[in-house]
Amino acid sequence: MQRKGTTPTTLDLFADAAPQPPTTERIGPCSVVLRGFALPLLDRLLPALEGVLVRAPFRHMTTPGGYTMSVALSSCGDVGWTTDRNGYRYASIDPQTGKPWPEMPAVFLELAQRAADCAGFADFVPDACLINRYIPGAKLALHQDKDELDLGWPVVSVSLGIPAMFLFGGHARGDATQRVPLFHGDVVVWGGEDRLRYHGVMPIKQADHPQLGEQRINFTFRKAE
Ligand code: MD6
Ligand code: FE
Repeated sequence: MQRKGTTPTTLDLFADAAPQPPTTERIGPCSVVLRGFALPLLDRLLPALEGVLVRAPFRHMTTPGGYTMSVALSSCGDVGWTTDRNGYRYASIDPQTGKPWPEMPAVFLELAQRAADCAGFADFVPDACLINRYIPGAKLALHQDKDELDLGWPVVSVSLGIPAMFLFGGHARGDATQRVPLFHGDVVVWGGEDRLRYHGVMPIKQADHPQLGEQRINFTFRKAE
């Protein structure tokens, strides 16, 4: 409550806000942002990520339309997501190294399962983790994630490093989009009726993260096969 004749304090301004668990934001009927959810696992996540990247370095892939993606990609798990002039697909062999993709580190799996659980998707066992690296200026055009066999499973998306403005649209490419800022440690889980919604990432703004420098790393976990 604001006292008469006084300037409202921060406490006053938030006093009437609807009670909400402070770290969960709903962005769709079956989609949530879990703020800071990955932070407690960071000490294990970052070394595990480095281990994966030694064996499957980031690379810029070509889209079926012939464009080189501004986002650099890698993968780990039973299958990795790739794109080239022949189309998008999941494959068990990394086309760049000719070897299987690195195994999914236990801490990755743990994070994905815990986040999915929190969002109401029990027993999620992802077999693919796509790793995206954005440097300032990189962006991801609106798209649907639909290369997975069973769309009943959600996608779990982890953001690390500098912030991004995530665009969350509807079921048609031209539908209005909501803008969702994503920060270091945030995890987005979406599935159910939201699973095929269009989404993308706006061009990343110049920034520097104390641990990761001038980049944003995103993991997306899926059950592809
Ligand atoms: C990104 N993410 O945040 C790109 N897809 O860098 C995605 O394309 C995405 O975050 C499906 C579900 C969640 C996502
Ligand atoms: Fe996506």
